[in-house]
Amino acid sequence: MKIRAQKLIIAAATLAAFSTAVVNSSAQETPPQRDARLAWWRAARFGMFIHWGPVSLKGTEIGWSRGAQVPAEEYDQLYQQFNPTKFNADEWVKVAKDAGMKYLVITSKHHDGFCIWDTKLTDYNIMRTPFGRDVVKELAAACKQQGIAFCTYHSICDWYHPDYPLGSPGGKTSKPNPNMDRYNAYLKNQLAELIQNYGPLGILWFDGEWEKPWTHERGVDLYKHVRALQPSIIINNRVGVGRAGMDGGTADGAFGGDYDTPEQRIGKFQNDRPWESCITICHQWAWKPNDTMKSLKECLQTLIYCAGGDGNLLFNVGPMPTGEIEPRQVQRLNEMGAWLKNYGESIYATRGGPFKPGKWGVSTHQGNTIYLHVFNWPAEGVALPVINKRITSSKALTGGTVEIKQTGEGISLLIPPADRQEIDTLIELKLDGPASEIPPVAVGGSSLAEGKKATASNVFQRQSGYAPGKAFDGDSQTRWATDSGTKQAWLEVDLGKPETFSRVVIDEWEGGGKRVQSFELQYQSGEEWKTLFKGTTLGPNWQNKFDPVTARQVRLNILEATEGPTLNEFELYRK
Ligand code: FHN
Repeated sequence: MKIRAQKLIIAAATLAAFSTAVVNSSAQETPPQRDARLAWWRAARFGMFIHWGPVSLKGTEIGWSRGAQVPAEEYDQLYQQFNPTKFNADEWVKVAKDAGMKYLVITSKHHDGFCIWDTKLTDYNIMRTPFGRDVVKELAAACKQQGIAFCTYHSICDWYHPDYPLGSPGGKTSKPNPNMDRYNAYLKNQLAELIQNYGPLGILWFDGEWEKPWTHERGVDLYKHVRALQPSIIINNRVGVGRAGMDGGTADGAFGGDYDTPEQRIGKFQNDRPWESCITICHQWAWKPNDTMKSLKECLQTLIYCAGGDGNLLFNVGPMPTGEIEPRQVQRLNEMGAWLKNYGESIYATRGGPFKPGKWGVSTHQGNTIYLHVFNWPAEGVALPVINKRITSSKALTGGTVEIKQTGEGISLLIPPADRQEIDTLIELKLDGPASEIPPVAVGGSSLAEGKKATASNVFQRQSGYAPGKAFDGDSQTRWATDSGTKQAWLEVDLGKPETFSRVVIDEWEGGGKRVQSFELQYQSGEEWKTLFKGTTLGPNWQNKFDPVTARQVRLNILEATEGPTLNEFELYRK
């Protein structure tokens, strides 16, 4: 496919001149100016991510299936058959809007190098398909018309482009005659096209920065280039090489653009640096027939957990090769929108906290109001820690009456079981002052085992990310996991001193289904392990009560499992 060179040299030259000027402008931005630039996006909290291209004809993963499930030669010819005649930008944007989303991010170019707009810099683009319409142009116009911020995802790595050093599958091969500097200019020129022809853009969502050819220097230069083209634009941390893996944070001291990007997980509570989790409504980013779709409960709680952690959710759909978003996905998004129509005040333009996310739920706040989003109700009600503001009134926005007591010990919260909601019991608290003046505080999981020393018979690929301690960190977003194929295992905790407990909660990772088939809970008495009780399956938030026991070492002995057992949390309670 012919890439046009001569224009590049001219453009590269002007850009170089242009970029020096830029150094100064972004450098001068003060933290308040930066906050003002990001304000609309932080208030928006919820956006639509769209992964789409000719690959949808195969139903395999965009970019990654090239040279893997789909031979590269075949993959690169798919655009010849790509004719999504049912594509209607107004309908897509309406789906986003009705879902309560405030911005939309479309893959202008993914790792496979295909460009979904009328670019003058390569013929490997949408105008050369039977479809022959500029998808970016139509989506940008529809977003403008419906008041949704239009944004583009753009891959830095390009396994198709001859000048980009690495190729498919997955960047694992090398190109014969690469020219990274020329590719870099191509990248910058295409971004100029997108911003100048379809801008202003809300966000430039970079990705594919993890491969060797990309450097810190190129990242800083690209950031300045894009901000020079459009000073108001927001750029994620995948512009540089500072991203710390799928957790999406930015390594200390590294250049991280404007915000962090946890992927396929909910970010941790973080209110000193913006973040946005990108998560799929199904499993795959691009369309896949009969892909597993998340329940409404999981979809909504994912959004609410993000807001409670002081972050955004960029929720992904993969449209079909016909040009339609799958009807069941449209319906699910609509259901999310219905909830936000009623309770959006507790999400939009709020900040996370002051009560940090946990199994109990999350909180958000705005002005003198705190919104409590209760997901799980301990028998005795929710116990919240002391805060430096007085609650002047409370109301159950999802219905029923809330009984609330605020003492020097903390706040207790109770609602009759009949008024508890499956997805989110939403309670509004009015305070005698700004909630932002309350230091964020963890809601004591008050598990006797939280943060205690843990060991296990097996750890998934000996990875610290799946260490036994992950089941005792009070964070249901992390988990202890074992090697695939593990049929028996044990997980042990040392409470540090003899503790008396009579209730256990074991939260098996939902994503893996009920793997544990038979287990026993044991405690050490002298030299021997005594079995407290035997059980069969677990699942999310399994719990059991028993006569009080006093012990220091406690373990879950898994006698039989269908696949490597993995637990989010293992908790022990006095009562
Ligand atoms: O490889 C991509 C993947 O296809 C998808 O685009 C996600 C979205 O954030 N990012 C990369 C994986 O980290």
